[in-house]
Amino acid sequence: MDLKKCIEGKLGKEIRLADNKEIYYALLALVKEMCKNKEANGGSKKVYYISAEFLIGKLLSNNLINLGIFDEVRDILEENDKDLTEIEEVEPEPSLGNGGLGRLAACFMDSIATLGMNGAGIGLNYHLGLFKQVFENNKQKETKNEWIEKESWLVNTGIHFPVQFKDFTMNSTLYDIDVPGYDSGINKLHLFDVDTVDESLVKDGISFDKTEIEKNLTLFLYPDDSDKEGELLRIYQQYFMVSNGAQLILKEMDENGYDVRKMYEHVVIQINDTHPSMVIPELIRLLQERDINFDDAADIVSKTCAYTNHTILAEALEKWPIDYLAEVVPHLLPIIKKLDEKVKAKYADEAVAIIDKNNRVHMANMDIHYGFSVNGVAALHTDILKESELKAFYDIYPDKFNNKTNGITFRRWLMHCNTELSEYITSLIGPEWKKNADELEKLLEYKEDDAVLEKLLAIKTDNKKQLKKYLKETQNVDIPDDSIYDIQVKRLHEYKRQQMNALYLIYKYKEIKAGRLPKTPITMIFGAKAAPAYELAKDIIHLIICMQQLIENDDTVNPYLKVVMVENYNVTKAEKLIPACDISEQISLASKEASGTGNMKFMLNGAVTLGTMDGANVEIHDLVGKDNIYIFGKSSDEVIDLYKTSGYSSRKIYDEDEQVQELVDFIIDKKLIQIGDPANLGRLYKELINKDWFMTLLDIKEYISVKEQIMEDYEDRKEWAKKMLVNTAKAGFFSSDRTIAEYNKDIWKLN
Ligand code: 26Q
Repeated sequence: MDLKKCIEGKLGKEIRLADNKEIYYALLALVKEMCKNKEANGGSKKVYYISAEFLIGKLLSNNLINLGIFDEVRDILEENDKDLTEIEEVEPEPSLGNGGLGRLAACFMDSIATLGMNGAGIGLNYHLGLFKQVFENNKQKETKNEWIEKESWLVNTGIHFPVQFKDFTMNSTLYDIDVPGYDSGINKLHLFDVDTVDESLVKDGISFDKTEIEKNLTLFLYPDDSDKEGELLRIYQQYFMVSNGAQLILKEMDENGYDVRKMYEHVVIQINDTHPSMVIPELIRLLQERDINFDDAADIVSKTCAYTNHTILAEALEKWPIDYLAEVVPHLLPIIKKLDEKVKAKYADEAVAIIDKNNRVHMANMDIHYGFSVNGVAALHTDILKESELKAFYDIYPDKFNNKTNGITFRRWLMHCNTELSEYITSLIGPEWKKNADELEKLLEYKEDDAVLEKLLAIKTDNKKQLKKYLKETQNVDIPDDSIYDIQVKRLHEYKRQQMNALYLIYKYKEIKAGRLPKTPITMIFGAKAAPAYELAKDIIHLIICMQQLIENDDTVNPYLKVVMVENYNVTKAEKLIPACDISEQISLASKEASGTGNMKFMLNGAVTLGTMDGANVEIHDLVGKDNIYIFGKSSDEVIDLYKTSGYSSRKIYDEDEQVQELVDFIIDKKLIQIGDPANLGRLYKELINKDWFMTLLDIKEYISVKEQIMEDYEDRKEWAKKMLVNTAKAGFFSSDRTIAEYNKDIWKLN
């Protein structure tokens, strides 16, 4: 195929004469056409990964890589004075997810297709997705994020299903996005939508009338919300997703001539957290409509569905009041009640009931009883599920429980985002690592090779220069490329403890003020969206931006310390930040971060982790060894014990430790109050002293001392480069290809 001719054919003119926008749309059309002509992955059993979120990121470059034409396209464009990186800027980023769970689903789509598995994603096509974050008066403001253009990756399939709610029925329209595997066949991401969505419903910021279901059903990826209307909308969305998904699955079964009584021989449904859990009663309902009795239907569905748990935070475990379900999907209630009765007939323990004493439906409990597999997402997380959070279930169903440590796709998180490192690795060990990530271990042979170590440092510097340029262009901030890049990017949540990093910032600021200067300047980069209703998370963002300003305007400090709060952190920004990072901040309170996946992306790109023994950090530690990671903080056992015994008092630490007191007090120092909002800073200050539910003050001193050590160790460039090399070399385990192969071997059993 003559690619240049194809592109120019789509353009209707020479590449040289086209602008970046025109080239983007030509490439979009070309990729869609190539996907259409490629073979679909097949097989007699199919996995449906059903998820409320698919945080897929921009698709152009990734699809070019997976179709094997990235280099050629880049070269053709270059020969015609065009730059693919600039063309990428034209593409809007779909905002179909919040964070970790949604990004994981996207990595899994890539790996399922790459491994040639018969699989599809099922989700919703949110028109405005997750909000766009802008900073105004040093605070987060939410605005709408329009990402769907006339020409996009979405393909209208013309497939529709009716979905029945209490008082009305809504018709869906199915849009597909092609998922080409790397050097493999094509799968589909199925996104359901409604034609009646009305974007003009959105008023100021992201507020809209939550009761107009026909106009708002797929308008937003609904953020955590505590009001009743918001929760009802969430239930509408969830049921719409699962009912469509179930109807699609049955339609495909029929088309293949499969017997629905043997569904589990042809279908496995992976339920991504509890957001799609209603697929269980919905499928039972649809099987009953096909004259299968309740017990048989429940049995068939139980052999088909598998559940993944992504969190142990109590507030994230969905429990819907039964009255809410009655308002939206009354036809599921008799089924849910029968499922609950069967459970109650066998088990007296309240902890395992589906419907509790307060008439709330515990979605996870339904999944565990009526699914055949329950998995956590990192070794420690699964152990905590078995030993404490879901212990009552583990006692009943020990065989259902299994661990699947998360992974990331190396196509996006190395080959695409860090082409220089990727190409250098290939020049050292050959290209096999792209298909078999364990091959990266071959890099260890170069651990004592000075030329290799120097090259790794040089690539890191190049990436820092690129990030510096990007931040100058997008946010008009200047950061020195010869400083240490210390990065914490992830959703904002108290358990992730951005506030602890902010206290370090205060510590460093004070040190510099006192004349104790760092040997190498430090650039601290943050990126985080806070849920719109999460006040304290917003206060923490406010504190960080205020610190950024304070330092920026202080010429005695800013030559040594810079702070950047990156606006609207998303997949695209992650791809620019991660390759430039020296220190990867993974500092959650032990036991709270189920896995983390950013930690894996940073490691792969040669950053050194500064973290607690939490989530997948534990496995990173075990792989790289203690010399190549910096660990601090109380263990998960100690933390769990503190919760059990109510043994933690931040007030006590604050009162007894002068250094901690000084740091916390600075939050309401007049220097900061002058810049910021006393109400926000005051609330955060009080919270840290009086509650501090995620135990910031417990670990702060050890955090500071280990962070000082990591800065010190950075000075020995050669030893540091060895750590970088080991981190990349040992990252193979975290390829999502490995994760997906394990899902298949233990759970899906596709043939
Ligand atoms: C629930 C009810 C109502 C509204 C929203 C929600 C809701 C939405 C999103 C609850 C949870 C989420 C997202 C959870 C999540 O992203 N968990 C992360 O999953 C990653 C992939 O397994 C892990 O790496 C992270 O540790 C985990 O925090």
